[in-house]
Amino acid sequence: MNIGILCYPTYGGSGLIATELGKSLADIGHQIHFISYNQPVRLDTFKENLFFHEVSFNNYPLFKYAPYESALTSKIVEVVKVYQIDVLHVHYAIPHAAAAVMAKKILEKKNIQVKVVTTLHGTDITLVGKDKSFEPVVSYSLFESDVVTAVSNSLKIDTYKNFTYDGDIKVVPNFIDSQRFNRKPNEHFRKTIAPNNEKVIVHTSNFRKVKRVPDVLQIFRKIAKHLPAKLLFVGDGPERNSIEEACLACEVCKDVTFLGKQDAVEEILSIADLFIIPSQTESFGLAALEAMACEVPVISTNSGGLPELNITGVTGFTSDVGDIDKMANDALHILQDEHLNQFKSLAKIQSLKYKLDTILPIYERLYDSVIER
Ligand code: GMT
Repeated sequence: MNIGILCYPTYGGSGLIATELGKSLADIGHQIHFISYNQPVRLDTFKENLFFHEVSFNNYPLFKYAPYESALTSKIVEVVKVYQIDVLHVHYAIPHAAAAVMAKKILEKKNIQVKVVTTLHGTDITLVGKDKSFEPVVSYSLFESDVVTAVSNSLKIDTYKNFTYDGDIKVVPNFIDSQRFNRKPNEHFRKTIAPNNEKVIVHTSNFRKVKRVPDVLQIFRKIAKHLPAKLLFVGDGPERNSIEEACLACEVCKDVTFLGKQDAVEEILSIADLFIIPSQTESFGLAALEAMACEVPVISTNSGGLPELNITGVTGFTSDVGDIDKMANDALHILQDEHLNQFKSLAKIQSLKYKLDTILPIYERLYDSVIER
């Protein structure tokens, strides 16, 4: 099949999922065309059947807001025509779904058929998309898509709650490359971070408000009162500076390290004993899945799709948003030597449900089914 993939090119989970999916589809022989405003960060290999088309346009002084959606639509029309794209797989509804639907309508006028598969990822539904400045456009784009998927059951329910769309939504969860996300012991690295065999706790995110990163620091302070531990923050984003400042002002400062954006997250997760993800809302929690695949138990909230992934009492624990006392107590329970290994191995087992080899054929069958219609 000739497949167009629309996504954000950044470190966010939707862009990573879209890129890994496209690369894997190319590996099994499909022709893949990424369309975005930059080359996606994980699109780092050359393959003769893997293409990237950059959306760019000349700005004009009249425009207070650059009309990206129009430029994106025109680029989609061009790529579909030139490369005979069968299906467009759109990741994150805003503005990708509307642009794909508009391109489909333009192409219909030229007797060119292209199908649209829209995958909802999270804040396109739970935060940004439901705002009245976007809701009618998102609802219409869902109606006009040939297939709509969501990354968790919770996101599917939120979509019906927040939008007028009442068509089918298929749940296709995030996935993991289990070759890459595997615990690879590195004693040298572990000793550098935790020279006295302290427990290693990790948080990775894009440091947006929705991630509630200050809660991670508060939970860690409570844990550190009871056992020697180190905290690694991985990633970057708008909240990072204020958390670094808060950290400087507290007693655990010497035990906390900010590593910034990292490509080889699996190496950091491989020395971790616990992962904390205290998000306000999280449709799936790809970062938690990556941790579990590296045998790291998870302390998370029970919001969104997190309880579908993190089974409380088994792979970690879930708590109400903001309940940092419970999260710290649960963390201390997991970190007891007599419990830790069992949580680690059950986290790994749970992660195996989300292997790329399982999810890839589901998407392939979806594309097949829309093309045949
Ligand atoms: O919604 C976001 O904050 C961004 C989005 C992204 O582009 O990274 O993340 C969402 O999609 C991921 C991949 O499907 C999910 O694993 C994340 O849970 C989800 N984030 C939220 O719901 C906050």
